[in-house]
Amino acid sequence: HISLPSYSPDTDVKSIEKFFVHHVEYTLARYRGNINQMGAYRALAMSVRDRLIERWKDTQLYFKKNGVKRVAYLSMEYLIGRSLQNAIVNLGLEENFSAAMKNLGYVLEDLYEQEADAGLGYSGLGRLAACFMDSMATMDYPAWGYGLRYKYGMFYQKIKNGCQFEYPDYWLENGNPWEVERLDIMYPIHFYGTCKMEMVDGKPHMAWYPQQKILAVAYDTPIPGYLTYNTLNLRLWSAQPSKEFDLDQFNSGDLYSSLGDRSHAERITAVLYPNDSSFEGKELRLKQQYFMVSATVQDLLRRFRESKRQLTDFPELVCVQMNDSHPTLAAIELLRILIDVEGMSYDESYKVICKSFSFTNHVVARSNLEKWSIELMEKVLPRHMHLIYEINHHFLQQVEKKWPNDQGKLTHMSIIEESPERYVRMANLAIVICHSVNGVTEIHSEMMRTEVFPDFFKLWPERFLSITNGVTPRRWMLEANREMSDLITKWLRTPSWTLNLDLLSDLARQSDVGSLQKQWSLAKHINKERLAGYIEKTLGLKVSPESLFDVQIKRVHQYKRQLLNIIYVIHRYTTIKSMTIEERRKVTPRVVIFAGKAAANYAIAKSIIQLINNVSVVINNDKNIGDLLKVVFLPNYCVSLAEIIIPAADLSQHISTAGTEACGTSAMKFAMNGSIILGTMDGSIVELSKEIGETNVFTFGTRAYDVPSRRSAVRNGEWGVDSRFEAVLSVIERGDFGSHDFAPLLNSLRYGNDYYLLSVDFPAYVEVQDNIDAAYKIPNLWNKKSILSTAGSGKFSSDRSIKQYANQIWKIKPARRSGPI
Ligand code: 26M
Repeated sequence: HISLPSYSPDTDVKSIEKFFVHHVEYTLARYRGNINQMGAYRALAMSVRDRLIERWKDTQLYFKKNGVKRVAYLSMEYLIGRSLQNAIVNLGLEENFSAAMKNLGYVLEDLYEQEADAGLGYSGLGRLAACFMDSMATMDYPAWGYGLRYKYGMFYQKIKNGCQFEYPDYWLENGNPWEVERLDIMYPIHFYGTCKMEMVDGKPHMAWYPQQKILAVAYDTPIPGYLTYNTLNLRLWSAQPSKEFDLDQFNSGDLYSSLGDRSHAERITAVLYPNDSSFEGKELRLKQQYFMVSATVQDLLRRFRESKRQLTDFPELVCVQMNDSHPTLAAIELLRILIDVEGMSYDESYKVICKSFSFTNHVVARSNLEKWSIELMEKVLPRHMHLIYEINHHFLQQVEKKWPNDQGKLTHMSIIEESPERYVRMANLAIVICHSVNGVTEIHSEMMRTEVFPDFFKLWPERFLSITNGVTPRRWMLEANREMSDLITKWLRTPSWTLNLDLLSDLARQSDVGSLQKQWSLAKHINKERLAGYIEKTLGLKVSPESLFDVQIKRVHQYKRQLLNIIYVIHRYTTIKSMTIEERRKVTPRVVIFAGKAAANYAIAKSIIQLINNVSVVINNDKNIGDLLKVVFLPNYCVSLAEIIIPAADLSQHISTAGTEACGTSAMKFAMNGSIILGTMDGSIVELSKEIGETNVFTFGTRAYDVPSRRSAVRNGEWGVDSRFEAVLSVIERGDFGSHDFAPLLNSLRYGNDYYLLSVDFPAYVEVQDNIDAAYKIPNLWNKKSILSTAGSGKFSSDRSIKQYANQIWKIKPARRSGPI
């Protein structure tokens, strides 16, 4: 199934023009001749949306009529990026739309650029949710996505004098044509208050008297599958004050304070917390999480009731996948409703949630596991806290039975952490109440079994699964890299690789063919020219597309070791400077490209950004170096920027300390786009190097199993530091890269503090960089590796991940609606 049957008469060029003009005149209320690029984008997006809405309504009806089992995907984040091109490509209509826009005097690609990114996520976990929605829709799975409609997404990053500044990202400024506000779908969400034991029908019954009530309003976004009529729904909740609440205030005559409460309620979905990986226990965040899951659970129950089946059958029709432990309260909320509202017994209710819920863990370091202070939880959600105690009580009895008199086991496994302060451990809670928990790569899942949750694994080995993440080849290849996609279709003699990415492996057979290699490197070159144009436009810096484009783009974090990269760049710079003219001729010219945001309160990460920028100023202005080395930091890394950078990369770096990155999904996107991988044996790189072939990727550094012993050697001053590494630290210290105070950064690498082992891995890193330079000099060899990177990346389609979730955890089947009614 590769071309879409033309069931809709509304998708030919003339109809597209007609609908576009209609929206200009009636939705925007403007004249045809008086429309700017933004207006044209909006009119176009509206006409695409109309096509999606038809399919989406039909799909929802089809699922309902057929009574199929469905999955609800719960995530606090969806890092979607732009939607216009995605929608048009998934409809299979890019040619028609391009022609229609041309007839009206517009360039389709220019209109794509008008759209603001929907950045409702920090990074990997949020982007994963977006890729999964695309795959679930494409493979016709009956699924819903649920999340929050933040008014402000991930902050906008500006760099001034090398320093990161954060600005609010008001992504809704020009409206959001992709959403439908559903004022008919609204649920009350309660907070605070007290619980009382009461007698109901002669039985004791816990009642919750909440103190605050806020409404959750649904905003629906259609998610089109690729070349299928099926269109899923992503339902994002937005907070609104409840009317009753307002009325009380009006009656007391205090109009203005009631307006104040209005904005107080809206604050719940105002901003995405600009933090990642390090957990922060803020009250507003807890309220956001509960707000999302309570609205979602109410919505699931409302729909389930339409089936007229008993609540004990809930797991036969609905399963819930939680993206990390953030939505775990969904299970507690369902338990509460079943017991307190529906009058079911605890045991029966508990069985229902256990059978329905499953959870994906994205955390590696135990210290990053989510935990909430009991004091806060008791204040905000007193009834839920009771239920958590009850769950823990039953659970600890099971532990006691399995390991009698083992206080250590009880202390480690308890859902409640007792000292030094009292916390609810959300991951423990999630493992206890779910029937399945999975890691996101093989190495990560193995660490979960042996290091993060070893006791839980001993108790319930069957609950622990491994499902390697994936990314959607539609956005990351077909849309972002047209040049290469066309080539692949030509050489595979079929376009169907976009739906069956395993077909890419056939490229391996042809990787030595001269004409393929030539066309392949030409495609790469075109993408590099486009990126060079973007760099010149944004930074005013000229870079040569003949150079090796060496890219590291991801959140800035110590464990991801951008610092190791820039230290090597400094080493490379000083080495080149000390060379004779003769020696310089042999140097491979490189453009080292960085992009990434640091959490606003993460001082060391911010000073890494500062250092990269300061180094770039010195090197890029050094006439003595010219094109041999350039350093670029592109501001405001986001999905749409990744779509420009990734197709243009010759080399991409994934160099986290082994055992610290759960997965790292960007490496998959780079490999698909023919970028060669430079990485450590961590997260996704372990599996990528197996698929692509060890000799075709460049790996280096301490292996995960050696990390603890090397760490202690470093801590005890027993590790001899490489003199080249130390030399770089001293030139930074000397002020060669600006007067900024880099002392805290340098101290994080010295005096036994080098927790992420930069100094330990540096010599191996230098060596592997030399091998890369040598390989780049032999185009046949390099192009072959590049083709093999793409050929070996078939496994990393999110279609494969989703099939595994569907078969192993959700037990759901595709339900394809073949066309309109
Ligand atoms: C939690 C509580 C309060 C505020 C924020 C958070 C929080 C939000 C996001 C914590 C962590 C968050 O994201 C973590 C994340 O993105 N993890 C990444 O997930 C990817 C997909 O599985 C993996 O590829 C990455 O290795 C992993 O770091």
